[in-house]
Amino acid sequence: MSGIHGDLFMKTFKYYRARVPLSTFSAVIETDSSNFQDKVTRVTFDGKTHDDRLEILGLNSFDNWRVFNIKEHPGLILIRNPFTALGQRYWIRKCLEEYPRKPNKTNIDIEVMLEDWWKACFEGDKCNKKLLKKLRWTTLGYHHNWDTKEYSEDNRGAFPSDLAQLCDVVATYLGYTDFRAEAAIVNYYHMNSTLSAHTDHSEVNLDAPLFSFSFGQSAIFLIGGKDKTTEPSAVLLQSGDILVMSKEARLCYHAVPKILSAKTSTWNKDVQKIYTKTKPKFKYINEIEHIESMNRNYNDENWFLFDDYVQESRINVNIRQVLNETQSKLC
Ligand SMILES: O=C(O)CCC(=O)C(=O)O
Repeated sequence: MSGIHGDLFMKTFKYYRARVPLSTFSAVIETDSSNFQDKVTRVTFDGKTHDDRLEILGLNSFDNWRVFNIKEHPGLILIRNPFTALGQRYWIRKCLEEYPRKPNKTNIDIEVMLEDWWKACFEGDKCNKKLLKKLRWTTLGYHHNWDTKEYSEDNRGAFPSDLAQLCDVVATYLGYTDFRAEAAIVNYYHMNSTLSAHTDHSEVNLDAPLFSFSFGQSAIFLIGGKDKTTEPSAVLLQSGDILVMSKEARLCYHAVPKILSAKTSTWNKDVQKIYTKTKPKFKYINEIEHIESMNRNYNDENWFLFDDYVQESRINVNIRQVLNETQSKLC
């Protein structure tokens, strides 16, 4: 890094990563707080008022969503309160119990090929805490190759249909009617984890937005400019938030320097079952099975295992479209 501004991104990253008292986080944008009215704009979308899939995907009705633009970062959108408590539980459980299963890839594969990481953690009399903490990422759909930073056809798995539908609801609401969820990285953070500054540019399609879902503990998210000389803004991400990186923000440097304890466990607050009538409406989801698996998280005796995990960790699901609209595969 050269020039008079140097690596301002790194400087800010180090500031937040250091174990400084919480009072020094006063610049972290909390979109709901009146202290940040000069930094954020609350926006409403007039287009779509309802989507039949909301309830079964664990989402609140659109009029309960609070949508904000971060003024200094055009294209960066934060949606607060899109998920019901049961919905948060459903997606937390998917990220732990299902997504790390084979044939999906995880960071643990280089050490040992585990068919089912979650099950392996609970084999025997007590939980294997070391193994539980070892999972840092899992990839779905087109698997991101961390060395080459490229996607390829022979490194592609099925993309979970309910997760694709979840993205479609959010994308359509924001006016992106052609978005296709094709690759996901699920990140697992513990209280001392960080994610260093990077841009996401491996996708062929860099115009499609990137959708990022946060669950469990909170995080300070930094977003800067197209290089690291721009001083980044710090935004608080909390459980259930959806961050959308679109337009200019899509290719900006970003990072997670700090995980913070959540003020409340919103996934445990006012949890209610869903009772949607099972009139088949969706091509890709078996609704009866889906509703059962959603409601399992209401009072299932094993739910506490997932709760214990997110009481000490944060999960982030990051979803991208890889191909251009006219492509059905990579050339
Ligand atoms: O955890 C987050 O909020 C960001 C994750 C991220 O930037 C990534 O996976 O590329």
